Amino acid sequence: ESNRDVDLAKVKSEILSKYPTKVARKRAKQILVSPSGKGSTIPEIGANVRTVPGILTQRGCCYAGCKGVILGPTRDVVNIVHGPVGCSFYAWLTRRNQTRPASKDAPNYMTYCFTTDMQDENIVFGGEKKLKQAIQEAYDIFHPHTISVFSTCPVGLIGDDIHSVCREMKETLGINIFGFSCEGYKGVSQSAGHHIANNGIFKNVVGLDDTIRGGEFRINLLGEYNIGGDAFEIERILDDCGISLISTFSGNSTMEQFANSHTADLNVVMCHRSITYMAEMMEKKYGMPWIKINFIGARATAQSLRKIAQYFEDDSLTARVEEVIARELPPVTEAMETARPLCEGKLAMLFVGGSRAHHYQELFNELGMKTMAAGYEFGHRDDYEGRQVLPSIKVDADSRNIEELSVEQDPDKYRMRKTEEELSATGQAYREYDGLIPDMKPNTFVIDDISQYETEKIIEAVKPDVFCAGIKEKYIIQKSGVPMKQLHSYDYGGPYAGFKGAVNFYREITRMTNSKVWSYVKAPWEKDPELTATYAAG
Ligand code: CFN
Ligand code: HCA
Repeated sequence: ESNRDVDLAKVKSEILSKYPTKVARKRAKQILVSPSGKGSTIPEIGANVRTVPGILTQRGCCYAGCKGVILGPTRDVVNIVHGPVGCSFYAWLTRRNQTRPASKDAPNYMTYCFTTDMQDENIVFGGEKKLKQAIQEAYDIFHPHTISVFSTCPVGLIGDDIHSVCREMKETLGINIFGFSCEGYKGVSQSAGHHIANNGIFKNVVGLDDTIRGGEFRINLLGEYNIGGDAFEIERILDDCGISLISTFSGNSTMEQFANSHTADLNVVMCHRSITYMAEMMEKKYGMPWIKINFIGARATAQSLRKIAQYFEDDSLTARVEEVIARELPPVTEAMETARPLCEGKLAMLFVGGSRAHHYQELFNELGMKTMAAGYEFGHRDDYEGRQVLPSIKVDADSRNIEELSVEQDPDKYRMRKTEEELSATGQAYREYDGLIPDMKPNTFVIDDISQYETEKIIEAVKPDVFCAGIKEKYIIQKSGVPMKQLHSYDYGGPYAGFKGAVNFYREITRMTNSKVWSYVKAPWEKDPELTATYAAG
């Protein structure tokens, strides 16, 4: 009973008519109908703006973006949350990133929950002493080589100076200790936290070590967080291609890898929203070029591998990449062909953080399904409308002076991107232009920071065959009789990245969209009112 021909403009105006005028005006800018930008002007969207108080948003906070998202998947750092215990409990293993320590004895603190457990007394008289004590205690028990501290809302309000405490304890204990002022209320969403986290890791960790070697083609993978084991599949593929992964920010990662990341030849960026800051800073300071890739979807994975090989301009690498693609693709294509007749023509909706609502459309396209509505919780305008990035050109690693290199110093010698003229002269195939809106099909919705009310209304109007979002949305959606897939945690499934991940995803979506169980969501007496009378009589 899904309805792809529904009049979305009408649905939009019905939704807006229920809001107060000022709210309606604001939301109108964040809800676009048929925004397809292919070949036409890409419409502007309202994004990265404050949620109207009182509206039920999907969003999280700055602290979630910093501590949970960027630092969460790193196993050898003790992350102490300075604040009331609830904030720490909230971020305790709630994100489904996995890890594989190099050995049984290698440190893994990800399963722990460290907090200063602030009390009223600390709010009134200050919590710096307690923080110092917590750092000391963590050091005495675990002997980590790195400790980081995260401020939650009350810390910012009372003005504890976590950075001076960190500096002092770093001096006293002789290990790396640094803090993040990522109070939850900062900015309008998780996004501010990503930026704060990137700056902190860049300043305090990147460049500290150069002992990880690797082979001839050395990359960092940026914006991959090992949800449901995605990183393990990507690591497998890169390894088969002979590409060395120096670090991943931050799936299945260690501080040691971050410390070595400046020695790689190339940064490849997957989640553009959370981590492009890091790529840009490394390009400026270390002369390391970056390109965009995407390992969600079989076609996208193959394309991304080719793009990496193209960057290195090496025949043996190109041959090896082609070999891997030729070996990996047939079973994926076979699974796709089995799934397609069962999924073709069905409708999907995707509302996730900042890049998955776009990247996962690849997998739905491969199944022949149409994405009727999509949007980000906290994407910025460039994530929606696309940004132009000129291609990176190869830089001779030996000519890079890690200490002194700066783009501003000698732009000609250390230029990492082709200019517009060079690009048109070579007729080069790709100019990176990546955004959600240009990829949407006609008669679809793009909605930024969708609310609970809007979710219910568009489900009612379109009746999608599957809805992808997070844990807060899950049960309301299922109660409306629509299958729901969590794209943050994959529920209990995954991996979905790479080749094997694509196969997992096809199977899962086939199973979910073909299950009969959803037809039983309506109680028998709702469909057949005479039953009420029968039961009442009995
Ligand atoms: S793993 Fe990433 S892919 S990092 Fe980001 S924008 Fe979140 S935690 Mo949830 S699943 Fe989501 Fe993206 Fe990048 Fe994850 S779509 S909301 S902050 N996200
Ligand atoms: C976060 C993390 C989150 C939440 C997921 C959800 C994640 O933003 O705080 O709402 O289900 O992926 O774990 O995005």
